[in-house]
Amino acid sequence: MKSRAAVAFGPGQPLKIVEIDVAPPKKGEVLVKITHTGVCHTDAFTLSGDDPEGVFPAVLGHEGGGIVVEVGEGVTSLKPGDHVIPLYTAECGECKFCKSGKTNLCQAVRATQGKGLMPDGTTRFSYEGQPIYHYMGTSTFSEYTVCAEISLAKVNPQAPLDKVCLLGCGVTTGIGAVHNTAKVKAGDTVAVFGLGGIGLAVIQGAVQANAGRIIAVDTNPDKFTLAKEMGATDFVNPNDFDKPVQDVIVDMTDGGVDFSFECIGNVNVMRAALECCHKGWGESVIIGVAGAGQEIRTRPFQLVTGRVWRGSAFGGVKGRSQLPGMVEDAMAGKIRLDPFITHRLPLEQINEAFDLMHEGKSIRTVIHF
Ligand code: NAD
Ligand code: AHE
Ligand code: ZN
Ligand code: ZN
Repeated sequence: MKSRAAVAFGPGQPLKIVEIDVAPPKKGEVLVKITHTGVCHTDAFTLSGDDPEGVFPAVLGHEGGGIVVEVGEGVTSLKPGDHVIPLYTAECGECKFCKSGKTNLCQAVRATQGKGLMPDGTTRFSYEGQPIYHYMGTSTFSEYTVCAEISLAKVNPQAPLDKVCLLGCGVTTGIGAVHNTAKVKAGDTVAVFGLGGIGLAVIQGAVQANAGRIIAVDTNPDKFTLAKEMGATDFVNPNDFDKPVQDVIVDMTDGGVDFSFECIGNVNVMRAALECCHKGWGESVIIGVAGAGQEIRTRPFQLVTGRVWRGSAFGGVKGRSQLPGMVEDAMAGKIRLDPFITHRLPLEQINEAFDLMHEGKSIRTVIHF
């Protein structure tokens, strides 16, 4: 079938809106009509060419919501008409990772997903007879996409897809990192580096956890308004000080924070986020994604003296079993989505969503088809 899609033909190039061909879903696959998708910084990261897994041409996008159109052979858990959120972290329930009870990082389709292919090693997308790659198992920048059954969370059909699509990445990642990865408790002091969609979701999670102080850090002071509205209590612009930001935070907090979160993808900030943690117990969670060749560094003494470095993908959330509940929480007002949606644009203007993000003017732009 034909589908309007924003195709990334090469690194650093604007997306091109074209009509691509989408082949029917094969065994274990599902054809989904995407109604809405957010634009996450990770899409911009891959488009930039910095992603070691980035392949072109590809249909990017991984923060969507849609409706099942057709299911392939053997698909039993979904049927046409079901409302779904595509998952870049699948949940098969059967692999070593799923069964471990220790991680959300299902590996059932991860290898082919990282190559821009469906689990059978081929692609369902093409343009003018040439193959187009998938992205993160989701490719939500296409009106119609094909996902593995295990890469789709079935959600309440009453849920507004133009909002809950943000649970496909940003909001779930931030909130989940607080509860599942860090396990923030009442009264804990938290520092959040980077106040985009991910950082604001971390703030929301910290508020849910009844954290004490929530220190919001960004080099763009325009981001403090929304951070305050979400519940941050302290605001730090590193550019306002002539000493490292970790020293500023250690001084503010009588020795450091209980938890910090890096929500930027900057390896220097990752170091600062670790080093602003309290000696003996402070834990830092890396959420930001850094480009090929980038490495983190600190003095080992930082870890010897009790600070802990962790990482979090999709907030540690198991998509098929836990995301439907988070959608219910959003419908019940326990998770706020509206503050994240600063812009709405049609697919044809998706490049403006990237511009707004790079200019620091948006939190999330929701694209409609
Ligand atoms: P964003 O661009 O909306 O927000 C980033 C924020 O960081 C901006 O407000 C920017 O002003 C701020 N910033 C930039 N440099 C800074 C610095 N040196 N010091 C302080 N603040 C600085 O991005 P986003 O969509 O919120 O994504 C944030 C990061 O999280 C990206 O790297 C993205 O790839 C990653 N991410 C990871 C996961 C995961 O599962 N681990 C999920 C989603 C996004
Ligand atoms: N492809 C990159 C890594 C990108 C990455 O870390 N992705 C995050 C999700 S970002 C969503 O906005 C993630 O879930 N990682 C775990 C995984 O299995 O990809 C690279 O460096 O190769
Ligand atoms: Zn994302
Ligand atoms: Zn699995």
